[in-house]
Amino acid sequence: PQSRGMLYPRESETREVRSLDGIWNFVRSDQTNPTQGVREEWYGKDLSRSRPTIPMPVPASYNDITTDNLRDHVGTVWYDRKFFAPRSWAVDQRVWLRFGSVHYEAYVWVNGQKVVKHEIGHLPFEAEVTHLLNYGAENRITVMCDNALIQTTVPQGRITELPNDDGMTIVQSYTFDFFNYAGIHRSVHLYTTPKTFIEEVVITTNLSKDNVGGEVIYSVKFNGSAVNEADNSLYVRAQLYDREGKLVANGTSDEELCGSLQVDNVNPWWPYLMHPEPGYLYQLEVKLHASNDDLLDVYRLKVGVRTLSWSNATFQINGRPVYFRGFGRHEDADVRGKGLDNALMVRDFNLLKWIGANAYRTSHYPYSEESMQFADEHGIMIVDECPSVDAENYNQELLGKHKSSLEQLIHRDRNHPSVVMWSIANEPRTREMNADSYFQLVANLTRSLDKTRPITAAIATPWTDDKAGRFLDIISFNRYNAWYSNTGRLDMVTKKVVEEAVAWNKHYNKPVIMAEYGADTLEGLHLQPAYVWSEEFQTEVFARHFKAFDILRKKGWFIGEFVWNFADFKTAQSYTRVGGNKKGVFTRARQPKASAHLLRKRYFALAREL
Ligand code: BDP
Repeated sequence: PQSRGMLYPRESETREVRSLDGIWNFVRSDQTNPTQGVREEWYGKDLSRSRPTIPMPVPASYNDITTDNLRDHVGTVWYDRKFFAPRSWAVDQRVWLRFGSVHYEAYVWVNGQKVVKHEIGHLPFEAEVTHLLNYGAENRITVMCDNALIQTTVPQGRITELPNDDGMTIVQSYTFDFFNYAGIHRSVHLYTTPKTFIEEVVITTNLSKDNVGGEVIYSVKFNGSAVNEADNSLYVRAQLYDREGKLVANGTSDEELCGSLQVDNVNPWWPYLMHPEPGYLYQLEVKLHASNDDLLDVYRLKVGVRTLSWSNATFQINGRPVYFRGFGRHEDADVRGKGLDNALMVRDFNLLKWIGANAYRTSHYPYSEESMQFADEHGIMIVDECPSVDAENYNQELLGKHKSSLEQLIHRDRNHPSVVMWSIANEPRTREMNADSYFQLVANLTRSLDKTRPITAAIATPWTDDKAGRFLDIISFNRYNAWYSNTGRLDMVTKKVVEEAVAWNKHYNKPVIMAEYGADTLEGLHLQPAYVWSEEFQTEVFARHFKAFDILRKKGWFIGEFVWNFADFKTAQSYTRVGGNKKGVFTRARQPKASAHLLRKRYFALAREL
């Protein structure tokens, strides 16, 4: 796994960033001949020389772009494009190629040379390409992407060969409830660094008891040799600026490149509606110097100063108890699938704020780095979930990849103040054999990588059968009363929710969150008295849950409610899904259903009260 590097690409006086987003050439391989492209070395020349290509936008999922059935393609597809590397880049620096995410597996070549391979979607990867580029000339980048999910991928799926009207065909199946969109989902960047450069910055923060004194602790790693051989004493100058650009603290690192900055009268990072100025961020400027004081590299990042603490009954931010008013979500939209889309991202945050939410879970995989930065800015708390969903048939290979996904996720997201919890899985089959040792190992690894945040997992196994909860700090449970159980029975919600939450708490003696509840709802369908799929029904299901939550909140250890889902989203085809999962409070086009207005009243009332 990529355990080093991976800072988000940012320009500075020592770094240049170039986007490779745009229209690429695209070829889908023959499903029955998935290795053809590699055997015929399609990466060795322009794709358009080996086959007809079609234009494909990057970033985007490829599935919904064409009018043929590319949607259900299984196996490999190929992308390529050309780009110039400026002459100026040839001198005295390094060039990196970085992908925000490719789902599920990616193989990358530059000018026909193999550069990097990465498995597991939704996570960034990069490689140095300094020696592969033609400077002052054209270059070619080729990507092969494979969407196949099997029993040892994260998430798991199955590939079967089945007879169809034309002979045999390959079928991808999976149990999780969202469409397996694939392709180059996030931006592709080329960026430069000096030869000796800042490779890692790790930030932790502290607050004094009265929240007046702040501390920013940094630890920097560099890569590359020092400027002259005898010079092994590089140092870092760290400067912290407030929102107005005023310098509030600065210092010089020790020889390990670590240090801490004290901030008087600090503006702590607070969640939305918990403070008049939520999401307060400082800018940390990290300057790597040679011992002769030459400036080697500069990297800037936003820092929020906050503390987290938790016990068997509460979760606190900056010493104040937090109650989560949130959502499960998806990165999902018409046409672009899971492709990064700034318009959609900003619209979604506007809706989150309109409705009074203070949190969401990145169900069921890591979301874009851009959205994590946005959450920092707006004070939206993130329960950061790795891509393990519906895990079953536990085995060593799966465990290795599951751990790697968490390692990569934590590596990517540990500096975000918005990230307040790690979710190590969604609805794993935790009654299965080996679930206990498996989740003990996953939880232990997570804790060893980050001790500053609690661990949860969204569990749907009944508490009586669950074998994973004891390794968590916070219990999250998913339950669909009046939907999957006792369908239509609005009179069987409140008591059941209260009873189950109480049982989880009694069983594990830990804080409890309801991480999913909801009902599919077709916007515009009105049926009175409430009937499943109608707007009346969704609204009533919510109201019955709110009653339960109000009873539970008085108990102290019940710390949050997350609606399933923020917006309607695409799924695999099934007779329970009408164009996808319709449990959204917003439509897929991001317009409110009736339930949104009810939820908004509740979330703002909760925010005023707490
Ligand atoms: C839960 C899953 C979620 C589904 C939801 C549903 O965690 O991914 O979309 O059910 O069925 O079990 O709507």
